Amino acid sequence: MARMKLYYSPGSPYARKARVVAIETKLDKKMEMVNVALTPVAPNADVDKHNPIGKIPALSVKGMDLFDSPVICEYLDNQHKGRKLFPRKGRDRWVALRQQAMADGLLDAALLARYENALRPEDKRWTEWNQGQVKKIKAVLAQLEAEAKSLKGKLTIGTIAVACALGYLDLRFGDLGWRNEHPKLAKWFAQTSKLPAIKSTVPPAA
Ligand SMILES: N[C@@H](CCC(=O)N[C@@H](CS)C(=O)NCC(=O)O)C(=O)O
Repeated sequence: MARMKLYYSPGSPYARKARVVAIETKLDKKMEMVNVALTPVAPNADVDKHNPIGKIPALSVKGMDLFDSPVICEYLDNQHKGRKLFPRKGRDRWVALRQQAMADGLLDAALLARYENALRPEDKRWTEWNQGQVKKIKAVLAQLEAEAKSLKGKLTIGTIAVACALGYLDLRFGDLGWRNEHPKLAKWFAQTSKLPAIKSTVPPAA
C-alpha cells in the first residue's frame, strides 16, 4: 500500500516540483497520486480536507498533511539517502533556496495573471493588475538570465523550481516569447528538459 498520497494536477507547476523531487529521490514508487481539478472559485473538497489553504500540492503522509510545495519537497528530500536536492549548508544552500524563491515568485505572479485572464468575468478584468504581474514575471526572467551560470550542474530544488516555472510559461504564456530575450536561460532549459524527471512531468497542453 502506498505510504504517501500526493494531491496534484498534471498542469500544476507547484505540484510538478513535488513530482520531480519524488522521482529524483525514488520515492515516487511509494506515492499514490491523486489527480484533482480545482481553482480558487471551484475548490476541491478532498484537497480542502488536507490543506486549509485549499491548494495543491498537498501530501498526506503518516497521519500528517504537508503543504506547500517547498515544505513537501524538503520533506521528501529528507526521506532518502541519495544526493540531497536541498544542499545542506554553505552558499550552495542559499543559492538553491533563492532560486526556488524566484521561481515560485514568478509562478505566483503567473497564476494571479492567469486567474485574472481566464477566470475573472471579462467585464471585471483589471489591465493594470495583469500588467503588474507580467512585470514581475519579466523581472524574474531577467534576473535568472543574469545568473544563468548558477543554474548549471546537477539538479537542486532551485533548478527544479526554475524548470517547472519555465514549463508553466510555455504552457500558459506562450505569447510572452520568453526565449527571445533570455538566450542563456533558454539554452539551459533545453538541456534540462531532457532529464527524465523533467521530461516525464511536462504538463499536457490544455
Ligand atoms: N505556494 C503554493 C502555491 C500552490 C498553488 O497556488 N497551487 C495552485 C495550482 S497550480 C492551486 O492550488 N490553486 C487553487 C487556489 O488558488 O485555490 C505552493 O508552493 O504549493
